[in-house]
Amino acid sequence: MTDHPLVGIIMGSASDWETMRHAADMLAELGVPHESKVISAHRTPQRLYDYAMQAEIRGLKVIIAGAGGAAHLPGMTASMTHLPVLGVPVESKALKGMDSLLSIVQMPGGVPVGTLAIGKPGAKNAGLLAAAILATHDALLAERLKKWRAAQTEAVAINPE
Ligand code: RP5
Repeated sequence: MTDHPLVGIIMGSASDWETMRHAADMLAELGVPHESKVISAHRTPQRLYDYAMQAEIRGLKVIIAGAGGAAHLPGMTASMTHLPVLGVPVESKALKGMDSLLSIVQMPGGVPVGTLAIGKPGAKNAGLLAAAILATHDALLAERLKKWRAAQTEAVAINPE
């Protein structure tokens, strides 16, 4: 799904895809056009600058940024665009994602990043949250989102076995 993406999913390394694919899967399930790119704040700073500065003019409405360790990607992206940036702390080997979480969540006042949970749940919820943001101006998407939530509720059995 790459035609006129509304959500840009970016990640610091291809190794983050195993986590970030859950954001992409969620958006695909809800029919939200999106794109996924590897952009590193440290290894490809020019790519980050170009992406963040062009995001609005390209028609993106929300950016989901995932990174691990010294996870500066979401914050640096947010510093260069007024679009909502959702940050996903990728689970790191050394510190289990606590480093990623703290790097992403502790933004200075004035440059917000909406920080999600560490790992897969955070990526999945970033997809849902991006869809919820878009759904405030898209009645059909709002209906799909409500149906998805209702189906989730329906799937929870009352008996544990
Ligand atoms: C971060 O370093 C990336 O977001 C990734 O989570 C982590 C490790 O990257 P690789 O060494 O696997 O490329 O920048």
